[in-house]
Amino acid sequence: MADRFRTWALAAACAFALVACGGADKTAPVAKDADSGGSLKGDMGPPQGPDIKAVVTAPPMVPPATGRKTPARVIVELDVVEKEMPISEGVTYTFWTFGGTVPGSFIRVRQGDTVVFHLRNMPDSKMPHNIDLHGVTGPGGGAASSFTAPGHVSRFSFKALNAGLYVYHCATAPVGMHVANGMYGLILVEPPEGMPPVDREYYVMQGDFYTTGKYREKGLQPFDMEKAIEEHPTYVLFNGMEGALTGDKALKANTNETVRLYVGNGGPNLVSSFHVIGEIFDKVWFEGGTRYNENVQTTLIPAGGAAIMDFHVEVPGSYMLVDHSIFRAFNKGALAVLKAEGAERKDIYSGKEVDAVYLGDRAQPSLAAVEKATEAASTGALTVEDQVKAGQALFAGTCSTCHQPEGQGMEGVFPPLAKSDYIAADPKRVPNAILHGLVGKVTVNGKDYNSNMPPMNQLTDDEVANISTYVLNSWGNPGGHVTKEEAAAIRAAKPANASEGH
Ligand code: HEC
Ligand SMILES: [Cu+2]
Repeated sequence: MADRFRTWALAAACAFALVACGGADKTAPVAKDADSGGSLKGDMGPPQGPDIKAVVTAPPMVPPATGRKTPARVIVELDVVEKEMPISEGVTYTFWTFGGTVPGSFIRVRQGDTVVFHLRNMPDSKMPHNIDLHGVTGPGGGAASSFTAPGHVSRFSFKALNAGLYVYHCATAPVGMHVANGMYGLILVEPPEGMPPVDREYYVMQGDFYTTGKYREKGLQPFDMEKAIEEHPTYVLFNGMEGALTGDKALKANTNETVRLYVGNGGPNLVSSFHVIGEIFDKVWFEGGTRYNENVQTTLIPAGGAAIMDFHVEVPGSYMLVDHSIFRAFNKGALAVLKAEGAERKDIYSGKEVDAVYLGDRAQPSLAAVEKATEAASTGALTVEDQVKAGQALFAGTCSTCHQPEGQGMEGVFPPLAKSDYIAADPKRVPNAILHGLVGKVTVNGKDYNSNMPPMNQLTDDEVANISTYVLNSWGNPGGHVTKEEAAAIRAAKPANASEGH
């Protein structure tokens, strides 16, 4: 009896609340009966009209909307290409790709379409490959039907029954290795009514990479299976290369535009806490599905998952796309830039343009000087001038945060590197300070400093040599140069006044 009364009272309260809501604001969102119907409603009958060849695009571009109101037969042709490409400045990696890029070509179809997939494995490939599309209904997602030896083509078809943004990836054993080498991309299955139109659409995909060498260690870097199993990536990247979307290659937009990002996470291991510094997502179709959330700061993208996000751009400037597991952004490469142009809106934001504090050495349009120095070093033609230029590019953000862009230091806090009598007395003090840090009292140009410089031993021997050489040849310092071998020797020998860090 008491129970029944409680149920009745609850129902009455709910009904009352609903009426009150509806009466107060006609535009308030109503609980939609918006069940999309899933795959049950995805079969829209046989394909109509002539076959359509899918437009596929290399990242960061997205194919145009299908614009169709009826299902079609869509032919997708994708080539598997194994090739060496840069993964960072002066660092290369042998990627395995869908369509020659990491991530692979973006595919766009409409719910109800019949997709006829042609997967070609190039003759110069060393490995067999296949494809598992998360948008496929059927065992293996296409993998079992698409095993393709080098020089062969395989063909299979599927009906895209569910709308959404889906990851595709290679699923040939060892699967983790194929994914780690860059074998993933996105396929968008538009809902029947299409996606709401926006001004710009971009394609960004995160991945973690495992090389035997350290972060930014130069040259061709082999895959490191042990690091991959331990889930200790050397690089975490957007679009397969550190700097793929910075400098000249930054994503572009104008103020007063709405930007849509289709963001995937290939993994193989890490989950992404995807965030745009200085923006709030107006909408996020979380997990790439049908519902959207609004007003989101950071969205979680699982390995093998995706999300769609829209934001309207009001204020011009640089917006950084990061994995907010923030060491990945600043020490493993997970950083891209969207550059928005347009008139200032001081009424919305009075602040200044994001500067070197955030961008670090990526504030430079490119680290081309670093690459040139690496090349010269490999042919034995490295000059002091090459080293100075490379060192200059690296000094920005690495050292300039504290010692200031012109090495002038900051009174009472950071000693000057410019015309430093401390450096002049022993030039080796520069690489020593970089590799081991510095604690205790130092006197520079007659002024005492008693502070703590943390060691920057994440830098490679090349980088230490080049930064040191730049400092020695700048701002009235005595000149000279530091070689990679000297840097390595100094790394191995720890002085008494080394810093333990903070
Ligand atoms: C986090 C701030 C910080 C960063 C970044 C930093 N330093 Fe320092 N550096 C200091 C401090 C503080 C001292 C003084 C330490 C002391 O009092 O013992 C110092 C001292 C030095 C000295 C010796 C004193 C002098 O002025 O001649 C050198 C050389 C030096 N740093 C070079 C570098 C170089 C090169 C880099 C970039 C790779 C760098 N530092 C990055 C804080 C920093
Ligand atoms: Cu593969």
